[in-house]
Amino acid sequence: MMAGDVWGKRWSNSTSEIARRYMEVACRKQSLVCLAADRNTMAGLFDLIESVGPHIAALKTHVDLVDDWDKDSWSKFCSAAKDADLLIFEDRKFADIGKISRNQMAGVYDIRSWSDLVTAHLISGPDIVDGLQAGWSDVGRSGGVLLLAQMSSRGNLLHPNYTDEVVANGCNHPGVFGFIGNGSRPDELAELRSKVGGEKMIWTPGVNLAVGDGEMGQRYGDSRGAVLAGSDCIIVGSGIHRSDNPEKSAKEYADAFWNALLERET
Ligand code: 5BU
Repeated sequence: MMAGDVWGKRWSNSTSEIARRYMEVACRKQSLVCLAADRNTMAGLFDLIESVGPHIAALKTHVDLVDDWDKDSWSKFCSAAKDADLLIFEDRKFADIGKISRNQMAGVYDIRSWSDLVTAHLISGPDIVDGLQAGWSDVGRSGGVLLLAQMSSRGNLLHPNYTDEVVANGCNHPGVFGFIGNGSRPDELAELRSKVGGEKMIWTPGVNLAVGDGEMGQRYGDSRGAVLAGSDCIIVGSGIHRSDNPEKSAKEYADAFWNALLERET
């Protein structure tokens, strides 16, 4: 299936090389699943990628929650992700001023050297996006920033006016790959999509085939609803990595979202 046929406007309007890469990977895998690989051992992470790699399009990491992290194992893990045709997305939620964010892309974890995408809050102002882009440039790479326009957790402080400002700022910045929207509330998401327009990506956590409340204030919504409301990628964590059969679950999520995308008027 050709990316242009499936993605419609999102494909034809996109000027981002990484966004196009994602749309192509999603077509090859017939999957809009980004796995939130929230396991805290390297062995657990390797197992996960081996069993679910074929059914997911991107891999979301929290590099700082791994108990036995070391540079060498992490670099092997990233190679395994690349071999599995996955974009690597570090959900670091950067929030500092531009120059510090640039330096935080380096440091022990050296996120700039292996991530294709990172998340950032826009609370400190738009220079954070330039800082993160400079981080990738410092090692001769490029990447995309996902700005947090909404969150999935209850009681979060990203109120509608804040969301609007994030969108207005981010839509015009070539370094912004897209936005994080709240996958648990399709109505909020549809509103976000109408503000974002057809070009930028919206990726959504807070989705689980078991809809309802998750742990510690996480909220879960229905996957089909999120895709129809305009989400381009569904971030699923425990629905897959805590399942008795992660491979089977990943395939179920992949099929559900893919069919919803084919149904959607892009
Ligand atoms: P879950 O197990 O599917 O609930 O995992 C959700 C993941 O998405 C987890 O890694 C969070 O850090 C991440 N997340 C989220 O849940 N909600 C948000 O608004 C953002 C990220 Br941004």
